[in-house]
This record gives sequence, structure tokens and C-alpha cells, in this order.
Amino acid sequence: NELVFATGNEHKVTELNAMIEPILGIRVVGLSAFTGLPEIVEDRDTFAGNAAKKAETIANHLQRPVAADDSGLTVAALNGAPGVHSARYAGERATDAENNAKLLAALADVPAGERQASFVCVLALAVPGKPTDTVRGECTGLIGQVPKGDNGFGYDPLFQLPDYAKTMAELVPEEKNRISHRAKAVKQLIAYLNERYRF
Ligand code: ITT
Repeated sequence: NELVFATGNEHKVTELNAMIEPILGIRVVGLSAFTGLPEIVEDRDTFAGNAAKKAETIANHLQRPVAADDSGLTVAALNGAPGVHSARYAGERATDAENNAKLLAALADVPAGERQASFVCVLALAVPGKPTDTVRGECTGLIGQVPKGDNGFGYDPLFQLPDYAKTMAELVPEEKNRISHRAKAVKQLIAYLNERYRF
């Protein structure tokens, strides 16, 4: 029993599998297991649009249900940037470290009290011949002045959680997977699947 997620990001696969497999008994599989897949063009300007596009592109090709995760960081002082461009904020092949450095530079003149940010995760489920549905999870925090912590990925070392006095990268995976934007979206996806497909 497997659910394909249209993602090349192994960090997402690990987190999604840790949250989904114990509850539904379904293993999450990323795209690294497949060859000859069509190119996915993430050209929509919303998380929901890109999540649907990723899931539909692969679902249509494989002719089976496929899910996708489109996620990112929105920073209020930057009018929502990096947003849907989070993965490639510092350039086409940017590393997480380069993206984090660009974010710190963009916020250099923004004081601590004005660094509100939000992680967003939209999950889409595409089933061939049916309309695609999406669910959304959000997690609020503040962007720090220096990266802290070695867990997680992406912007986690800069994302401070005031309630925990820690960054997302200082949480152990089990904690991140309880409170993150992705965890909130997964909870809704599981409720949706239980309702629709009665596992
Ligand atoms: P796929 O499109 O193949 O799934 P991607 O990494 O390109 O992989 P996105 O386009 O959804 O995925 O971009 C998500 C980016 O947002 C990701 O690369 C991180 O920089 C950031 N991000 C998303 N979730 C995050 C999380 O839980 N912690 C830290 N950063 C996250």
C-alpha cells in the first residue's frame, strides 16, 4: 500500500511518511523511485495552484492517484516573499544555506519585532478523472538574526517559534511533525482520505 507524492524533495518524503504511515498504514513514495516522468513546470502563483499542477501532471502520467506538497515561507515585511519561490529564492540551483543568507540580507534592516513569518503547506490529491482537492496548513513564527539548529531543512534554522523558544531546526523530528504547517495539512488530508475512501 503506497501513496505517490510528486516531489523530488526527500526531506518532504521523510516527514510525510513519518506522519502518514503509522496512521494509515500507507507508505509515502517520492519521485526518485520513477524514471521517464514528464517535466513538472511550477508556474502557478499560488501554493494550491502549484500543488495541484504537480499532483495532476504525475497522476495523469501514471494513471493513478498522486498527491503533492507545495510549501514555502511567507514573510510579512517582504510582502509575502519568498512565497511560492521559496525553493529557488537565491537562484535556480540555490542551496538551503544560500536561500537563508538571502533572507537574512533582505531582512537586515527589519527589527526583531517586525519579522513575522508563516510557513505554508498545501497538499493536493489528484485522482485521474476527478477534480483535484487541496488542504492547507500554516504555522506562524519569527525570522531570527542567525541560523540555529541542525534538524529539518530549508528555512527551519531561521524560523523561531516563540512558544518553544527554539527554531524549527532545534526541534526533534517528532516535535516538528506534531506542530508544523505540514503536520496541520497532513491532519486534514488524513481526515479527507478517511471520509472519502474509508480506510
Ligand atoms: P518539490 O517541488 O519537488 O516538492 P521543492 O523543495 O522544490 O520540492 P517547493 O517548490 O514546494 O518544493 O518549495 C518548498 C521550499 O519551501 C523548500 O525548498 C524550502 O526552502 C521551503 N520549505 C517548505 N517546507 C519547509 C519546512 O518544513 N521547513 C523549512 N523550509 C521549508
